Amino acid sequence: MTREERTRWFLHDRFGMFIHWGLYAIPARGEWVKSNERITTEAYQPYFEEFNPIRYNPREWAKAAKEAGMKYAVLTTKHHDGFCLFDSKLTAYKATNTPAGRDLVREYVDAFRAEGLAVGFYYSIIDWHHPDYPAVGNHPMRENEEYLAKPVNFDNYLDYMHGQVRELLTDYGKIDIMWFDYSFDDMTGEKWRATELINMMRGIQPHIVIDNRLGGNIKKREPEVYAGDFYSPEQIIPPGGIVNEAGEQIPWEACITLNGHWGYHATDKEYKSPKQVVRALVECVSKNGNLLLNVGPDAKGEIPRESLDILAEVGKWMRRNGDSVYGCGLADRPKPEWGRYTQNGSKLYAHILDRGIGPVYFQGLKGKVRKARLLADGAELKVEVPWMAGHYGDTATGAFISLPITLPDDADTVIELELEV
Ligand code: H79
Repeated sequence: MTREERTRWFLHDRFGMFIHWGLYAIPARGEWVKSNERITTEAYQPYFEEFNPIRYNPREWAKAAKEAGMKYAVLTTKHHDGFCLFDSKLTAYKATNTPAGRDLVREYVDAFRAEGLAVGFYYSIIDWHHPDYPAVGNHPMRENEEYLAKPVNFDNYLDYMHGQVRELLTDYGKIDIMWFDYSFDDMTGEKWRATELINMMRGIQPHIVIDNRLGGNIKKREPEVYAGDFYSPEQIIPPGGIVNEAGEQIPWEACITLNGHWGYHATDKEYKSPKQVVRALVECVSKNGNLLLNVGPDAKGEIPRESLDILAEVGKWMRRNGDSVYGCGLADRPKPEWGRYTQNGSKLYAHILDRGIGPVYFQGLKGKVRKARLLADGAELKVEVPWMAGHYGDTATGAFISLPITLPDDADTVIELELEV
């Protein structure tokens, strides 16, 4: 199977839910707390003993994702702290042995599948719990002399890591995405026995879409087998989209948090607005990318109210304007000054974000629009050449559409232009 075949559904669907959930929801200071505060494994242990998410109901998560217009999800099966939400046979450090007492990944898979969403696994190749993972990079014990003096057998860790990936791809049916996190410095590529890992994975699930964080260079003309299927910009939407060295568009997915953290944070209330989220999604699609939007459920298993409210608002926009997102990508014309274009074949979507006053000007579209509609309600819009047009733009080739002075949707008013083919 080629990358193009594997990623077809992924690029069509455009919008997914990232879920960061684990023991770190209890201290509630973000998923990096063990590293940031240099917490020893012993001092982190109470969270393991306490973990009892009595309101964990992934069906509700899946409904919230679906209502928001998301088509897939990616859950942290294991984050950097090494704690496994799944019932791995290779460790005791798993949800099964906490008061939760069961495999939480299985319930996630079943719930999201039941709602018709594609299912992905995040898996941290970094591990701050395993005794054979060295205290390199941002490991919590990086300044602990005693810990650093202990020898490690990194191949043991790699056997463990590969074994867990095999479990995840064997025990839960069809898995749509594997989201590894992350290579750094010389901990990259074959250091993870990456080719062997990828070959094993493709043997079990040939269709699986894999991110690019095992290392390698996905932008090369002929990338390494482990360079992955898509580029994964974090907390940024790449200004010019992503192309490879041959200048070809390559698949990418921006992952973005709703507040300033991935894991649950009790006091971080700096949430993006629904309008900002809608515009971020549209920006991604206009540049040929996906958006993986994060939620960080709390220790009881609930997605924060603020996040649910944002998702619900985004969902209202998506219900009316989803046609300008799903199956859409980079348009075959430059970015207009009033907003952005997305395109799906002969359907060109004009996202009016900042038009000022007067009619909206469409450069180069004179005589090329068969039909124009407001996407939200299907109302016909007239394409015209108004009397003052000569003072603006290029009237020989430009077209104009008038809109009410107050745009119907402040987040993003979408005009669907059916182009002459
Ligand atoms: O899982 C999420 C993050 O935990 C993980 N990737 C996403 C998907 C990630 N790991 N590292 N990074 C992202 C980038 C590193 C950020 C750091 Fe920091 C800046 C590490 C140390 C300084 C952020 C701020 C984390 C701790 C302090």
